[in-house]
Amino acid sequence: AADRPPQWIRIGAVEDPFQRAAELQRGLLERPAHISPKYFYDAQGCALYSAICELVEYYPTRTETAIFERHRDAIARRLPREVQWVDLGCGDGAKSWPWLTSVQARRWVGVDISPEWLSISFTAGARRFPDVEFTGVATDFTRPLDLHAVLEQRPEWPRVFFYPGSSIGNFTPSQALVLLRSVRAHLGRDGRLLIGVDGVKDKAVLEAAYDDAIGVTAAFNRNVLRVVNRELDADFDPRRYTHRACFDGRHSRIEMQLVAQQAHTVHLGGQRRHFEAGEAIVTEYSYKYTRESFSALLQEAGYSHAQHWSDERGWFHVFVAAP
Ligand code: AVI
Repeated sequence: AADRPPQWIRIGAVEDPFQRAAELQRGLLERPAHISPKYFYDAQGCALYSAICELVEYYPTRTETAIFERHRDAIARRLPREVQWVDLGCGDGAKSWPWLTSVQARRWVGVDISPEWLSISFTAGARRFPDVEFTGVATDFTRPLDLHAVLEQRPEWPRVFFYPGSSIGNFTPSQALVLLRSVRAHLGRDGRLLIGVDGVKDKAVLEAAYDDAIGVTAAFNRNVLRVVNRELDADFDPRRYTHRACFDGRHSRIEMQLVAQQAHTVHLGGQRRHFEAGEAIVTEYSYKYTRESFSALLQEAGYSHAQHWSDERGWFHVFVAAP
């Protein structure tokens, strides 16, 4: 790869501030008010999310890592070799690195909404794997995913899409279906999807994971109001909001909210919005799946078959799905 310098590609209006501001404003003026979880991840939000992943209560990261470590060879046997490894929402990229060796990756394609994360992962990866070609794609994949042109630059290498961390859970099942279908359309005949999905479990365990004792998740949640203030020229006071995380068994999801402690009015990019005491802003859903419910979703998205791995408690699921 030494003769091919790392490339940067931007697809779509990743950073169109007007579009972002309009979307934020619309959500906050609706009833109930809502903010898309993608706004969590400014520099501060990314740092808080990294801290969440280390929390005693937040089991998903370490459970998934343990599954990967324990079953890496078996999982890798289900994947093609000499691949283009497409890391969706790559963050710092660290979860990818052991796999690049396992599948003799020829190319790493990191996809993330955050150019800051891309630059971190990209630099770290290119230093560590001098023989692998590195491509960073800045795009918002809550919008339709189109990586065809990027991947067709290397038609000889099969594709593995890697989507760990149960990030799929932050989409509603119907949005998840759209993304899974679109990934499938990128796989060609020999490609595979390697995905991590958080499982349904005891309500108390789930709620503790999203409302930890030292308040890191609460800080992560409240930080989104600072993002809104910056992007929308708004005047939320995060101290006026309480963090709430409840498991809704009917929808099989954690719902995170910010609850106004007193009635007050907020200025939102030229508009005013009154919040009653106790009124909630929905900031995130985190859907939880059983082995069966996620297998059914994969099937509905058109995947022909999938292998499954889990931990002893069955808390977290890893799938390799074939188109
Ligand atoms: C990124 N995502 C998978 C996390 C989750 O568990 O839904 C985000 C998160 N929200 C609160 N804690 C972690």
